[in-house]
Amino acid sequence: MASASVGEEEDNNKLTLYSYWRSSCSFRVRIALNLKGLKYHYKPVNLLKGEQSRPEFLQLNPVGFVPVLLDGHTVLYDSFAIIMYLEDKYPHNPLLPLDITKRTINFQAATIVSSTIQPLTNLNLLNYIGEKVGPDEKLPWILSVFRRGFTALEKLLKDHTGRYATGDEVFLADVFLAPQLHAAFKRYSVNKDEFPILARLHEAYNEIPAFQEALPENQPDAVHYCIHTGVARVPSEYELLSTSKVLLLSYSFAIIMNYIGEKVGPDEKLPWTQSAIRKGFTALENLLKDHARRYATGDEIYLADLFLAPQIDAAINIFKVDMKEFPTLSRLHETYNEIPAFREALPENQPDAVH
Ligand SMILES: N[C@@H](CCC(=O)N[C@@H](CS)C(=O)NCC(=O)O)C(=O)O
Repeated sequence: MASASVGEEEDNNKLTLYSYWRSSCSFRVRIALNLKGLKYHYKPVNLLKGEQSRPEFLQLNPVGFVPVLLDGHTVLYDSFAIIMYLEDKYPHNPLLPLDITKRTINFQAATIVSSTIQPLTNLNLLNYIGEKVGPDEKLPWILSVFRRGFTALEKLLKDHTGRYATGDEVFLADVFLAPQLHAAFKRYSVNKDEFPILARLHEAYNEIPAFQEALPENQPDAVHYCIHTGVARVPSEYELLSTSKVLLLSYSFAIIMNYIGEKVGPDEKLPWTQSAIRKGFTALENLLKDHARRYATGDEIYLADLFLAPQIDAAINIFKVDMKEFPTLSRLHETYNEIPAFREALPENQPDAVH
């Protein structure tokens, strides 16, 4: 379904995906596009060369992450948001079941992958661990993250699976699971015997063309490693493509902070967290600047507000982030504090609060 856009006329009606072949978040979006039969241009962003941090890419996604999807002039980032957009705009081949329980299981599985597993194995965190703790510590960390997430997924899915995660049809959970299982079983050789349901799903996904076409090794920027020498073999079209221009809110902070405190030092926890929050808030300021009114996306309270309020509150009251650079978020924080539903939900107003 992907086509390289190099040398082709730009067509504003077509979708363009900024992707990195090995990125599991990009892989999710590739699967969703394929399942919906949507054609797209493929624009590689080489994460190992740091292309995600170049100014031209940060213009598209200030967080500095792939994937980014362009639909005409609409720029979208974050795989979950992109997939929900595709679901709303192109409702054929639905990714969500009508049954409310099945729907929830799909959201839960997708969230376990997208907030409990993937962010904890992201390149920038692995680089940090490699540098501050030691290069040999990266793999044990990744395997411990997979074990925690996969154990939860096995429990969640055990009464719901059919051929796929929540029955005999492919849904959102499968779109999120397939890339994570591929990384675990193919790249990191996680023991399949420990996770029988996930191992079976992994086999089932490998038989679906929409998933096969989205596989990392089938992307134009894939680098194929020679088994004997470990040296990368770069396909010629990759060289061509690489010369072309090419909600952070659910990070599992506590797990990472405990690890950093133990392995790097207790004094390193706060600076790491503040810098992660600042990176996310910079992106949020940018995202909301044309949309915020009284609340994040207008004069009514929506999902974004429910996710923003606790994060801004924690940034200010727990992590002591200097909010001068974030005027929109600071203003929203004041607004949220005036709403009884938000005030009553504040940490300090809970029965188990420690004063
Ligand atoms: N929540 C985001 C996460 C995106 C993300 O973490 N992307 C990774 C690749 S899977 C990335 O671009 N990492 C670059 C880096 O760590 O510098 C999403 O689902 O799109």
